[in-house]
Amino acid sequence: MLLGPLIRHQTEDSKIGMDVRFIGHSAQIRMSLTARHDFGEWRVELKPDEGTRNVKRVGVLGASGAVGEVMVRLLEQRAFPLASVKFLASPRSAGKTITFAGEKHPIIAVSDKEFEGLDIILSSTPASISKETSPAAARAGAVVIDNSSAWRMDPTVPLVVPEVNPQDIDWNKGIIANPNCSTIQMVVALKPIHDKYKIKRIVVSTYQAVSGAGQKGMSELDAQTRALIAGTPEPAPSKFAHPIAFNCVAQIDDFLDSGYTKEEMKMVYETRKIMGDPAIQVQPTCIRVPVVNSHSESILIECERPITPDDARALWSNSPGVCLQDDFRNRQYPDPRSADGRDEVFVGRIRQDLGNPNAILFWCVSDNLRKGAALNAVQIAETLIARGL
Ligand code: 2RA
Repeated sequence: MLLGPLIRHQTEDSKIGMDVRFIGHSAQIRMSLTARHDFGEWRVELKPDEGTRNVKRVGVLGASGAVGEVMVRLLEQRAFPLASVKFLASPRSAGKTITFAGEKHPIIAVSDKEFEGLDIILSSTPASISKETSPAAARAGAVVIDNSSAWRMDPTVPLVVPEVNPQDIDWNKGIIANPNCSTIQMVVALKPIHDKYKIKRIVVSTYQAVSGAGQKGMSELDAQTRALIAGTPEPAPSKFAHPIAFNCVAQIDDFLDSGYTKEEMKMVYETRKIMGDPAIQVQPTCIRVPVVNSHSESILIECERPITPDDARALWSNSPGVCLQDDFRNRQYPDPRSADGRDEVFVGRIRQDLGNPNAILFWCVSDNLRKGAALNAVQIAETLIARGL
């Protein structure tokens, strides 16, 4: 409990009762405890302090996973307006604890009754779990911000990147989908260009970190790398189709009959939905690389009218969420190790297409666990609150 000092003391009609109010706060939480003495009986109520605007009771579902852990740290770091916070996970993780704002909190096994009384749920579960839990949480009155693929292409569910389509939050019916990591960083970079030059076609190749496959993906890279260096037997691939250490794997998620993977088609469909442009063409190739965290993308965009690298630089130097690192003479360009732990989408290596004045190429890097997942979800929640929803 984060109650602070007694700072106000009210006495109403002494014949009827007495209110004693304690107001406590930390960087994250500001609460009031009202104890009312009413005809010989004490009633105690703990609620967000009246002086605190629009604080929310937040649940983090999947709190012990790779993305869930980052969500928890972001709620701490960003002084999110919390009235309370509850950590939920599968029964397997229940009983463990999470340290939040200096205090240990239990991880509670998820069940429908645990959603009651929550305003916002940041959810990072497999899609099969989200199909059950997200509607149940919405029925209980919460807005679920779901990081799985379960709802992204549902036409009744907004798919949101706050720098691109914050207005879509307004028509949510209790579930808001968080896009796939490889899509999020790309659309943050594309939005200002699309608004001014109208992008017709995107050719993108991704270089995706193993953290996109969760803790098990990171452990697989670690174990295989150590074994190869030590000259001991290399653990067999399990999360990835082939060994990932000192290698690249040209498959993320399952193949479709077309020969594209599901990860690649997410980039096609999600980009169209977020940008609100069903005509935009996306040609993706998604590759897993032996990088621990932060996805990189090589992107070519073809616009309706001429665009130069300087035009793009002018827009990106002043675009929300974008950080320009583009000075090749001084070897300045983004890289995944430098982007690790950062919030921005980094853009550099901006070049003119060698044959097409309407097209440019660039290199785009972002922390896939932060902007590609947890941070985007927390920003959706912040935008929801800012829009008074
Ligand atoms: C990956 N895009 O990198 C996935 C995670 N959402 O595997």
